[in-house]
Amino acid sequence: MKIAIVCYPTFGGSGVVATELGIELANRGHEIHFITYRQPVRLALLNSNVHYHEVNVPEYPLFHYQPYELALSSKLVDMVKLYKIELLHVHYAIPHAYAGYMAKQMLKDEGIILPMVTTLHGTDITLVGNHPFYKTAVCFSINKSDVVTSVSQSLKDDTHKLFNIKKDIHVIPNFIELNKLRNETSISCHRSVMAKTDERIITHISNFRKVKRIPDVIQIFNKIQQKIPAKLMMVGDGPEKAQAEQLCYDLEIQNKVIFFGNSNEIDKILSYSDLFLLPSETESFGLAALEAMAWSVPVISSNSGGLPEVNFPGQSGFLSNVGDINEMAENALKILSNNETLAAFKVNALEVAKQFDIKNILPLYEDLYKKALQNSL
Ligand code: GMT
Repeated sequence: MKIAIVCYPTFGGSGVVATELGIELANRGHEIHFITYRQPVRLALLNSNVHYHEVNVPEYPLFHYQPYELALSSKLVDMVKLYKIELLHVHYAIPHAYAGYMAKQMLKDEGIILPMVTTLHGTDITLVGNHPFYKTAVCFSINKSDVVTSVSQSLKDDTHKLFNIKKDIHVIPNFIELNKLRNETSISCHRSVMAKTDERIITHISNFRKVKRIPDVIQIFNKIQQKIPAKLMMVGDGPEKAQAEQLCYDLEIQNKVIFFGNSNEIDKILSYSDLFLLPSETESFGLAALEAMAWSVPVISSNSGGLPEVNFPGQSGFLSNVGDINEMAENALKILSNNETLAAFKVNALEVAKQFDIKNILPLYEDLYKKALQNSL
C-alpha cells in the first residue's frame, strides 16, 4: 500500500507512535510518505520505502497566524497525485483531520478517492479539541474520517462523552518494538556515570506540560530519597521545567536530580533506570510508561485516563489517585526497598509490555487500512 502519514514531528507521544508505525509498515513492504513541517525526531533514515515531504508555510505580512492547514492540505493533494498515494493516516485530530478532509474534497473534485484514517491520541480530545473555539471543527472532521481509531478504551469513552461522534471508534493500543539491542556492558557503564552503586535510579520522561504534574514527580522523589539513596533523571523539556529546577533547589535536592532536556537517548536512560514516575492529571495511554516497561522498568503512575490499561497494579507497578503523592512514594518504596521485590517487578513489567509488541498491534492497523480501501471502491 502507498500510505501518507501526517503527524507532529516533535518529541511527543503521537509523533513517536506515527513514526514508529510508519517505519514498521515500511519494513513490511508498504510505501510510506511522512508529510509534516519537519522531519520527525525518530525518523533517522529515509529509503525507497520511507519518504518525507516537508510542508512549508511562507511568511506574509498580512498573516497574523500562518495558515498551516492550507499549506498541509495543498501538499497532501500534490503528493497524493505525484506518488499515487492510496490512503491517508492522520495522527492527532487538530488540525490534521481537518486538513485531511479538505485534501480529500479537493481530490474528489478530480475523481480521486482518498480514504482517511484518523487516530485520536489524547489532548486533541481531552484538552485542546474540547475547547469551545475548536470543538465544532474537530467534531466535524472526526465524523468525516473514513475510519477513526483511539489509543485506549478510556479515550474512546471520553470522545463519545465530549463530542457527538456518529462513527465507530476502533481501539488500537499503542505499541512497542521489543527487539531492540540490549547491551548489558554499556548499560552498567552508563549507570555508573549517573549514580553510585547503592543508589536507585528513578526516571521521568515527558514534555513538561502542566498535565504531567511535574511538581508531583519531584515531591514523590523527595519522599523516596529521604528513605533510600536515589537519583532522579528528568528527561524532556517544556513550560514546567524552570519551575521544576527551582523546586529542586528549594527542597535542597538539586544534587540528586539531573535535567537532561530533550534527548534522543531515551533507550539508554531507561536501560539503567529502576523505576518510572508518571503521576499525570490525565493520560490517554502513557506511551512513556510502556517504553519504560519494555526496558523492565516498573511504573508508579496515577490511575487517570488509559493508564490502568497499560500499568497493571502489583505486576508492572502501582496506580494511585491523581495527586496522592504520599501513596505514590509509599508504593515506590515498596518496590525499591528490597532487591528481590525490585527484580520481580522488573520481570513482570517486561511481561506486561510484551502484550503491546508492535507485531501484535500493527496487523490491526493493516486490517483497518484494507477495509477503508475496500469501502472506498
Ligand atoms: O502528552 C503528550 O505527551 C503528548 C501527546 C501527543 O499527542 O503527542 O500524548 C498523547 O498521545 C500519546 C500517544 O498516543 C499518549 O501516550 C499520551 O498519553 C497522550 N497524552 C495525554 O493524553 C496527556
